[in-house]
Amino acid sequence: MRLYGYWRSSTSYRLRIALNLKQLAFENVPVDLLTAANRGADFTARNPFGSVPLLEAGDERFVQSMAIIEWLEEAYPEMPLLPDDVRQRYVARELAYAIATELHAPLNLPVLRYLKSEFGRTQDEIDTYYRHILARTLIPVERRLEELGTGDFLFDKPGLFETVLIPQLYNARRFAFDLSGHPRTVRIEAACLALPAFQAAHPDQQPDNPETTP
Ligand SMILES: N[C@@H](CCC(=O)N[C@@H](CS)C(=O)NCC(=O)O)C(=O)O
Repeated sequence: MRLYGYWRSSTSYRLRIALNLKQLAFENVPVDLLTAANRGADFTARNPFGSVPLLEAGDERFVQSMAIIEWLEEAYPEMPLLPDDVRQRYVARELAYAIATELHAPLNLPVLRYLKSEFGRTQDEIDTYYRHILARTLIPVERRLEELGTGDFLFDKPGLFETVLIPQLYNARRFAFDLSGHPRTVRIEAACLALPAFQAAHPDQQPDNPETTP
């Protein structure tokens, strides 16, 4: 498989985690979002949405990270990301999709750029907006984790929820979001970051990261 992604893209990070947890080997193909390589004709011919990640498996192409993860789960049922129990599967999806749709989507790079270029917002205002959107979803997620009485993971091992959560916490820390009121979320983050599947997927480990690559 070939994964077209960008080191700091949270949806690429999400998919790297999913592939690692499922022990599926892949080749990384960096797409530079800063130079808008994702909007060039070469890339949009492969993915009309112009976004990463894009996964190629044999002759087939897959786009939209949540749909890709759901496809992987069905095509490669070994090492499942969803629990067996139907109620637990629902909970994992409830929390994962809350983060993917209500938290990640309004914080995508083109949205932030648009706030600056079209509305003249300052970086401070954009950072405030970013933290506001994070709080809107991370606070109820923490409350749900409390209700569920979670420990190191949502259920017995990391799966769909952790796959989607961890990249957004990486962003939350970049934007100085205060996680002190989120002990259950932070416990899950620490347990995940101790695992090789998450470590190998981390932005710092990616070959196109200019901050860590000589
Ligand atoms: N719904 C899409 C969102 C993908 C997405 O937002 N990708 C971002 C990086 S995290 C991207 O490519 N941004 C650049 C752009 O859209 O121009 C998915 O889950 O795959």
